[in-house]
Amino acid sequence: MWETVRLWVREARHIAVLTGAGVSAESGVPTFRDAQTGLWARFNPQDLATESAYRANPQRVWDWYVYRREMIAAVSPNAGHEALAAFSQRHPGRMTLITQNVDGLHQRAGNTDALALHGSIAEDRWLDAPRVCCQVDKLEAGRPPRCRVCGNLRRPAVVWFGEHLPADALEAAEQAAHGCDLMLVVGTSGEVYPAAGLAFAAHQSGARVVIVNPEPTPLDVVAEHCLREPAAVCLPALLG
Ligand code: BV8
Repeated sequence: MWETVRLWVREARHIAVLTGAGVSAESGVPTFRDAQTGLWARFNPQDLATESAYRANPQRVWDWYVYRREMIAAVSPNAGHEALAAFSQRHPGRMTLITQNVDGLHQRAGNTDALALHGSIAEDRWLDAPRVCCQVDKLEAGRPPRCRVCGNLRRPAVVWFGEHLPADALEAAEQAAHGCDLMLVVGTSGEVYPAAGLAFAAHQSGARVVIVNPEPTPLDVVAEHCLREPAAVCLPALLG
């Protein structure tokens, strides 16, 4: 099966890659659905990653992001991230990398053009539309920081549940899904939309879909092959 998929990679005119938290697992970043540990064990990420949770308890949600940022700052891209970046550099224009991850590890590995559907955990933006007084260089420090004049809060520049994805990234991802002849779906539970829908779009457009995930997912139904391997092992073998 591996040889077949390697042949598909070699023959593909355009490859779309859709990644999720599983591609960062071997860097030591817990996946989104791994049981949260320690202080955060009693919270479901889905309940924290929403605007209403933030407005209800800004300090708790802000502290959760600070905790995740510190964890991500301490890890590095793994062989899976590096295999994707190396392939993109060897074959300019033949691969579109679409990621649900906010950890920035694809970008640190060299895929600076990754389509980050869910934003970036490393950046902040204003919670409410900024007024003239909302100046990033004049913040009142805090958990979270805020505008010292009007109290507007800073928030992580990620896409929360119930929020629209960045239109330009989503449109480019949809184009890649419809235009590719091979889609690799790597390390995602396939439960979050509209990102997960890209696998169906690729299949409906006639692309071959290959899943890289040790566990079954709802996207398996459109996969021609499911490689039950960790991404950091599988991707170097497929793309090397
Ligand atoms: C929206 C940022 C329009 C925050 C995240 C249909 C259409 C449209 C919307 C919906 C819809 N149905 C439902 C919705 C609403 C919702 C949704 O999808 N809910 C789900 C839970 C049912 N979607 C939204 O709200 C989206 N917005 O659609 O806007 C709109 C607006 C208003 C009203 C309606 C619609 C926004 C979704 C974005 C949410 N933000 N992240 C943050 O990170 O704090 S999503 C979050 O989940 C992460 O980004 C994560 O990447 C993502 C998906 O999870 P996965 O990446 O798949 O990770 P997971 O842990 O689940 O799985 C890991 C997998 O890896 C596992 O399968 C495991 O087996 C595997 N694995 C483990 N180790 C390895 C491995 N694989 C390979 N190698 C390994 N070593």
